[in-house]
Amino acid sequence: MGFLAGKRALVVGIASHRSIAWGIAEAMRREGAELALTYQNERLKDRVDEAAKEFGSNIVLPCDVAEDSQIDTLFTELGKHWDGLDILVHSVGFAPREALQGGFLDGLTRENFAIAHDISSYSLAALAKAARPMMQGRNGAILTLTYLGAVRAMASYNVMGLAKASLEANVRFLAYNLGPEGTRVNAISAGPIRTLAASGVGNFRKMLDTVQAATPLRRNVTIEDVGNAAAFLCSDLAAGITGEVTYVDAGYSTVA
Ligand code: 0WD
Repeated sequence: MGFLAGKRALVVGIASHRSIAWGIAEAMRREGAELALTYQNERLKDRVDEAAKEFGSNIVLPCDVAEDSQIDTLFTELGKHWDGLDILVHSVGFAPREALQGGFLDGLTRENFAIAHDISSYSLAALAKAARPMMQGRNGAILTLTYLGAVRAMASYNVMGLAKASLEANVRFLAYNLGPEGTRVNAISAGPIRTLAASGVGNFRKMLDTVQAATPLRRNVTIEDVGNAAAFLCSDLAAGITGEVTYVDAGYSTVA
């Protein structure tokens, strides 16, 4: 029996079979969790349906996290299938492409800043708030995905770095708020992985090569690496861990 047997997990953020959320869903399923999946829009629905088939899930619901009404509807609909929720995975991030090219100030506008923070950070708290009634008192876990650009300045990541810094603070405040009712909140800071979202970051190929050459493990991480760590962090094996950012980056952040 897997270490997530009996757990019900909602995974938000599958956009393709390359998505980090795909790797997370796969690992959670393998460890015995029952899954519900969401898709951002009709364009992505087929791919999420494919994921649902692969992971034996019959709950596939729409949710664009930019829309309050869609977040509310998501949990109303989920409540028709499940009477409680143990795991919430938030694997969503976005900034307008022009903000991720060139220097930090080149693509910076008030609007790009607001969008990056809204989709990449606010949405975690919004989903946590909406999920709260279903998660209370179940020793549940919430997990999000962050990146090293939250704590280090670097080329191209630009306003996403600020949004990820906000996201990491969000994890600590949520953990503090929800801890008394038994819900843990953590983040995984993943090394670079080629996904749809990553294709928007300028010079991504160079980033992968630089990381591979410098990491202690001399390789980049995979969605399987991140998925396995995510399954652990959302399981009762990690019952003493909350408010943390765990690096799954082949050790890159530990070397100069
Ligand atoms: O190197 C990487 N790929 C890393 C990604 C390193 C470290 C962290 N991350 C983070 C990302 O910032 C993000 O928070 O991991 C998370 C997942 O990203 P991913 O797996 O790299 O990217 P992808 O497969 O594209 O999934 C992100 C998805 C979106 O895909 P697109 O390509 O359409 O932007 O986030 C979803 C969407 O499916 N998404 C939304 N979902 C609901 N509502 C929204 C939205 N408004 N916007 C984006």
